[in-house]
Amino acid sequence: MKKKLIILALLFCAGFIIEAKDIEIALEAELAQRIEEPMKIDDSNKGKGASNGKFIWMEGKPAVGGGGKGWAEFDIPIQKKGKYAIWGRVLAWDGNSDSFWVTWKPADPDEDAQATQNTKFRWAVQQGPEWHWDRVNAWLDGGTPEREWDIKTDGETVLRIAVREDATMLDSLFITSNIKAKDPAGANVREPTKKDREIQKKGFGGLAVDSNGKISTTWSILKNQ
Ligand SMILES: [Ca+2]
Ligand SMILES: [Ca+2]
Repeated sequence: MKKKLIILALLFCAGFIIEAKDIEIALEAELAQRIEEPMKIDDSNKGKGASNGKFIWMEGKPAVGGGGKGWAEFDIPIQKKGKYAIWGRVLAWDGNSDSFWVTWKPADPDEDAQATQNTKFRWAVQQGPEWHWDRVNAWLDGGTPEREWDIKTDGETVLRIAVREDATMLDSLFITSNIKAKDPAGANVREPTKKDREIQKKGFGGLAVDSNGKISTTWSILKNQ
């Protein structure tokens, strides 16, 4: 009898895990809470495929070096501890316009990757002359493993996308708890909706805090309001 109960409990748990939905957060690059020049918002992309008609970049010409200055920071409320992956909707003309620095605090240390040049935080952006999705990786001196972040806080996090090479373009971001997916379709990536943009504009300010001072409203609850 006991054995049967244990098996039933296991089956229930397995079902629950399979049923559990991924946490998904869609962000517009141009709605970053803070942007430091020369990273800037470019609104010239109307009709050319950028979500919301805008993207961010340090402006530059193809096939020319330069960069290393400016960044965008996103205040992202994460209410569920766990591992996360980040996808970026990008456009990268060539080998001189295909990288960023990416740090996400507090999973990553408070480190200025533009100053330290720490390859753990270097993202080798997949090249392509059209907008496409690329998962943020670590461009180490050997290999480019996909990155994942172990978020141990249920609250405020800050993601910084910093310029490494000028002319690398970022349209939007998609954060997901599905860290296994290797391609955009498998990760269910999507561009931000109007609703996503409304939530993003609120930032941490859009979150409800309970009597213990803990954030009690989740992104998905906000989304469904
Ligand atoms: Ca460049
Ligand atoms: Ca955009």
